[in-house]
Amino acid sequence: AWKKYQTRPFTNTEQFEREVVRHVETTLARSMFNCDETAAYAAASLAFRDRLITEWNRTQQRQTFADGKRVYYLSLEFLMGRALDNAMLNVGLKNVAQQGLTDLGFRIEDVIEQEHDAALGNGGLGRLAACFLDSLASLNFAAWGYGLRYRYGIFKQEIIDGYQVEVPDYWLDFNPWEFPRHDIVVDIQFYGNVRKYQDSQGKQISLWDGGEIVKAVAYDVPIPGFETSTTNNLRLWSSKAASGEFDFQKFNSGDYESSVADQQRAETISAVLYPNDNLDRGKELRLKQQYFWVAASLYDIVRRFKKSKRAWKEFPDQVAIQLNDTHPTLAIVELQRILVDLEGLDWDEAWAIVSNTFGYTNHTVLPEALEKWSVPLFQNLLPRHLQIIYDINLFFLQSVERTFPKERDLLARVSIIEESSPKMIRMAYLAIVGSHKVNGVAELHSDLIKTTIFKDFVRIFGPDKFTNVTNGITPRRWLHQANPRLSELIASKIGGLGFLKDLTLLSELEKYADDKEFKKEWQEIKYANKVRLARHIKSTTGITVNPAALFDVQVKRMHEYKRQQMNIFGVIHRYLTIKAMTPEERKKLTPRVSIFGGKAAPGYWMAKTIIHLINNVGAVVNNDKDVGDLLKVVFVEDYNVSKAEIIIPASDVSEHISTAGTEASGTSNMKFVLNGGLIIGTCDGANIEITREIGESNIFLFGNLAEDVEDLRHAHNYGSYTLDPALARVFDEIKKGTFGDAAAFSALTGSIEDHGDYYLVSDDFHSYVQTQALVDEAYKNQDEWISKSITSVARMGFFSSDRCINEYAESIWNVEPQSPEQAE
Ligand code: 26Y
Repeated sequence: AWKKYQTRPFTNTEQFEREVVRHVETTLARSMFNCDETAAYAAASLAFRDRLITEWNRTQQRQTFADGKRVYYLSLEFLMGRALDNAMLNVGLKNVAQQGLTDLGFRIEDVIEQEHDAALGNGGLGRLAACFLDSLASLNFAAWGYGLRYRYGIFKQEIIDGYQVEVPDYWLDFNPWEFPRHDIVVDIQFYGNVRKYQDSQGKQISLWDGGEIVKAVAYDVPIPGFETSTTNNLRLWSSKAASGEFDFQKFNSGDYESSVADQQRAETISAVLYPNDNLDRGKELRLKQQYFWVAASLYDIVRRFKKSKRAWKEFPDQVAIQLNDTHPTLAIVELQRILVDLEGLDWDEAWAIVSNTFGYTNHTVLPEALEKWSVPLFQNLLPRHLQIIYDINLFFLQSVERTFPKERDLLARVSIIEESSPKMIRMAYLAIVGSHKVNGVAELHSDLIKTTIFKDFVRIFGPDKFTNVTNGITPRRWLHQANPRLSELIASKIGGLGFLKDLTLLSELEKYADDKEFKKEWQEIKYANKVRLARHIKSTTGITVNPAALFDVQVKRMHEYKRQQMNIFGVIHRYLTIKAMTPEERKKLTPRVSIFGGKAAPGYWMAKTIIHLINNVGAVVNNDKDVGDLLKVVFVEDYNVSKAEIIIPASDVSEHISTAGTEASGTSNMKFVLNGGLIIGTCDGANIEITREIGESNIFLFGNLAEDVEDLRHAHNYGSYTLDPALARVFDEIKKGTFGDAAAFSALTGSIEDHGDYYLVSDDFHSYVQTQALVDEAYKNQDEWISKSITSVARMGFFSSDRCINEYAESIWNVEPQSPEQAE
């Protein structure tokens, strides 16, 4: 009987308007007479959310019925950005919404801008997870994301007097994109003790009891695929005190305050995203977050598997779990615990299941980013898990000993337990031992992990366990949504929007690389995007920039290895050069706007110093009458996903200039090129593969190669060290106080001239400055520049996250898509 009442989502403008008005008047309890943009955003979102949840339900039913293998992507970070625009485009109803909102008296852009970014991530790793969810749904894979529902996402960055100030990001005030599942609650245990006893058959049993319990409550976020009805699920866990409001026993005994404190402590677990990117700090609360999230997710996954009543050995045929870096590595231990302690499987049988279920993705070779946990800390929080890790390690080392007898050094090198004081658990090693595949995120990076940090493991497990899956980005958000005019222009030439689902179709564009009319339109769109960014810069910083100037952009997390310091030193060098010129000479220059953006981890002083220097240089250069439009320096506050959508389409050149061998892949490099920007970069990460695809003449490469870095560092420390002369002049100017109190920057210049220049800023400076000069020259020939831009876009097909997800599906997960049409 209920079938005739089933929800039918809106499909036309009239139905959409009716839904918006209904939500304003009932859900929001407001009148259309005082409906402002915030309310219009809320109502439009609720209308789309209703649509998504209907499709979500159908997708879940279909996937349950099909009972195939599911993929679970475990990530501590999901940097989703805004959802409304994405939902409108993915379900193909943005035109309907645009018309409807216009009829109701609103501009769709203004409505879209009301949304607060979902910023549950730091940078590349978190945004990659978001692109993957988009591709998984768009390609019809049965896939779930699992993460934490932080009350505070990455902090909001304010620049005050040139310094970064962190402001909490309280984003949950109104979030129509999540559905609380108060019926899906998992008890999570911490601390306590392990008791050992023998059961009636004489079998050793370990029981973990005592300690404290925290509840994990599920919140579901629907993930719509592009032009498909598949709507997958991102499940985020929120922590809550075990006994509901508070502990009534304590309350009744008069201990009200401590019962409130208990509750707050429980809720602290999912309160805040750690703002460190590529920097491990070993904080107990972070370990708590990791176990909380991993245990809740595994409980959920195992419960779903058990419903199918299959034998345990079929688990890896039904479940693939991908570990986004080592952050969820405890899942390996937790699954082993569930199978052995709770389900009574033999160790070996359980271990075969576990190690066939997991895949591990490494995102970094930087030693300071590799997670290690202190054994005493771990012992206290998760006593049973520590025992299991010791057993995993023992059996692993025994097998190594059998294959490589008498190689004592090898055993010490690959041990999951580092024999330091205190002893440390090496999470990457645990992840390798407990997974069937380990992948890096770009070719160079995957080669590097095999030859450096994981070298011994390649010997032990053989080379086939290690593989590469070069990162990708979703063209839906990073072309169609961020740059709608470019997307439409491309569609008009190559037979529609099909390239958004098969990015290799972009190759059809190449024949327009010399088409005069097309090039004009291409250039016009870039210019319009620059005007839009110029407006944003004006309204947020007060700085006027000329959209005809060359826009040179570096936006990413602030880190010494990414070398924003080299960029700003280059800017100072340019400034000094301009100052030394005659007015006649200045006329020949290419006007440039240097745009920076990015957050520094709150405790990372050097990164904060670099932000400070950029802002101080801007204050001097932007107000120097000799310079005028020839050079402007802008720091865009609070770089995030929605700012990226404005900045990336507006760049002429962007900088991806990490010390060779340090940036695992980079993904913004792909976004910039896909939007018709050229890039200046080092031979690092995915820059190398981008060059291979688009051609060497379409990219500005410079600097030392990864293979030479070690020798150069050695020479700095043990040979004689001379600073590049141009860089020395820049340092002199900083020390003169031209950019404010010189003492503020002495640690920065000192790290280069006195402390070994670990990131090779001086070694690469000369070739950097020379290459920037080539950029200036090349930009003068707009005709050629635009051809390069078009050709590059045409050759970017490889870098879609769809390609990337298909590679994971085939070589790691062994899963196939489940098309919704097929099922009906
Ligand atoms: C241990 C903890 C503090 C930690 C937290 C966040 C460690 C690392 C991270 C984040 C790492 C990250 O974002 N890595 C980036 O991953 C991208 C996606 O693969 C790469 O493109 C990028 O090169 C890499 O730096």
